[in-house]
Parts: sequence; structure tokens; C-alpha cells
Amino acid sequence: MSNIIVKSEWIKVWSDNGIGWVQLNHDNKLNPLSAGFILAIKEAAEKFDIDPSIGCIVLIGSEKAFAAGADLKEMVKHNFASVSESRYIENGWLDIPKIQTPIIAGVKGYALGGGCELAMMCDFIVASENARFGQPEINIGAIPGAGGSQRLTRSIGKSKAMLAVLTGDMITASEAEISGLVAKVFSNDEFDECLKEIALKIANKSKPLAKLAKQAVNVAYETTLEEGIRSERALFYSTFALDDHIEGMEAFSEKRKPVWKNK
Ligand code: CO8
Repeated sequence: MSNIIVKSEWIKVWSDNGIGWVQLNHDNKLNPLSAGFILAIKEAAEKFDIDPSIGCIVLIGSEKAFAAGADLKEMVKHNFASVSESRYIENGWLDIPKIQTPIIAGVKGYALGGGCELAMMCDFIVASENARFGQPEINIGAIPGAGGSQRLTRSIGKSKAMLAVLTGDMITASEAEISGLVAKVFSNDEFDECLKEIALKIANKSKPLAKLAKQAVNVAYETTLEEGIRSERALFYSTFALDDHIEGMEAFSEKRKPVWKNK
């Protein structure tokens, strides 16, 4: 971990209207994910996560690819001892799902292997019609390693996940939308505008409420229905402690838009 150089120069970061944009901007437009690159992505997202002006984070890639997977030129140098000793997956990857602010993956082009896994670590995926998803690791002597076999299966079911993981074949944007991997697909022309519109809608919600809502949905992913229902109820009750709960209720009665205090 200590000798990994964080590749911040491959990340473009900007914010507007409460949206924190993190663009994967590698010299290779396929955005191969090396250890230093993933740490830079994680650090950029974490900075937005603790920025009180940000209500939604959006991860995007290039026109050609969100990310075409692990950097195979880096991975080829590894052996069993070095992947375990360097904590190849633990560094960076495992922190991205811990982001509390809503985070969207905006996918154009390829999202393959680690790229598909990174997109699935976000809260949901919005894709352009040219997007292609896949877990092709089986074709390069590996299997998914950053949660792909688990998140893809939970997202699209065992049968479709098995087909993808065992053949390594790509899934088109429309197939991904039908199977639930992707929340929305937009035409290539409309994509940027529509992605921004969704992010803006989320960024304009009460920030603590959005975080509680995200937490509630995530529990469904991680536990039994009974536990999830219990957890949702506790989170629901906790909304009553927020000024924004009172504001939301009052705004409804007064037939006006709520003005969130974010507390
Ligand atoms: N890593 C490094 N370099 C890559 C990668 C990659 N994943 N993908 C492509 N490149 C390089 C190519 O070698 C080529 O370099 P050069 O110009 O020096 O020859 C350049 O990018 C352009 O590539 P192509 O000519 O192949 O571009 P095409 O448009 O013809 O094809 C594809 C695009 C379909 C994306 C094709 O490049 C491809 O199949 N790439 C490999 C995809 C893949 O197998 N991804 C899975 C990798 S394994 C993985 O992700 C495991 C995840 C485990 C956790 C992650 C831990 C870090």
C-alpha cells in the first residue's frame, strides 16, 4: 500500500450546483484501473463525500469507456504472493461502497471487469446507448475480483450473471436496462444532459434524508428481509429528529416547496 503512487493526474474533478463530478481521465481513454488510479478515484469521491455543499457524486469516464477493467499491464506482473501481500483489491476498492453521499455511475462505452465492478459499487448506473457491460475476466485467466460475481448476481439474477461470467460476453445497454443492471439508458446525444438532470434532482434533496434513504436501500442488499424491515423502521423514525422532516411536513401543508436546512 505504502509504495502505491496515487495517480491524481488521471482524475478530473469539478463541482456545480451541489453535484461533485469525478471523471476518470487516463491517458488511455479505456481507463485501465491500476492500483494508483483506483486510489485516486477513491480519494476524489471521499473528498466530495465530506464536502457539505455536495449532495450527489457522479463518476464518469471517457466517450470510449467508463473503464475497461483492471490495468492488465500492471496485473500481468503480479503473482499470488504479491496480490495478497499488496492487498491488491483491499486498497481503494473496498472504500468506494462506504461513500455516504448518493453516487451515480454515468457509463458511456465499455464498463468491463473492474470497470463494471466499479460502476456496480455506485448507487445506480445511468448508461448511454453505446454502453457495454461485462465481466470478461475468464478470457484473461482470472475471474471477477472486486465484487463482480456477487453484485452482478444480486443485480440481474443467477442465470444472467452466470451467462455473463462464464462466457465473458458483453451486455448491451438495453439488455442491461431490461435486466435491472442499469437504471436508465439515454441516447448518446441526450446522455450528458439527462445524467446531470438526475444528479441535480438528488443534489437538491435534503442531504441527511438522502443519506438515510440510501442507507435504507443498501440494507436490502446486505441482510434478511426481517432485518431490513427493522432497520428501515429505525431509519424512518430517525427522520423525525431532523429539522428537514418538520420542514418537509410544513411545506406540504402550506403547499410550497420545502427549503432544506440539511440538518
Ligand atoms: N488494461 C491495460 N491496457 C488495456 C486494457 C486493460 N484492461 N484494455 C485495453 N488496453 C490497452 C490495449 O492493450 C491497447 O494498448 P496498445 O495501444 O498499447 O496496444 C489499448 O488499450 C487499446 O486497446 P484495444 O486496441 O484493444 O482497443 P479496442 O477498442 O480494439 O478494444 C476493448 C477495446 C474491447 C475494451 C479491449 O481493449 C479489451 O477487451 N480490453 C480488455 C478488457 C478486459 O479484459 N477487462 C477485464 C480486465 S480483468 C479485471 O478487470 C479484473 C478485475 C479485478 C479487480 C480489479 C483490481 C485492480
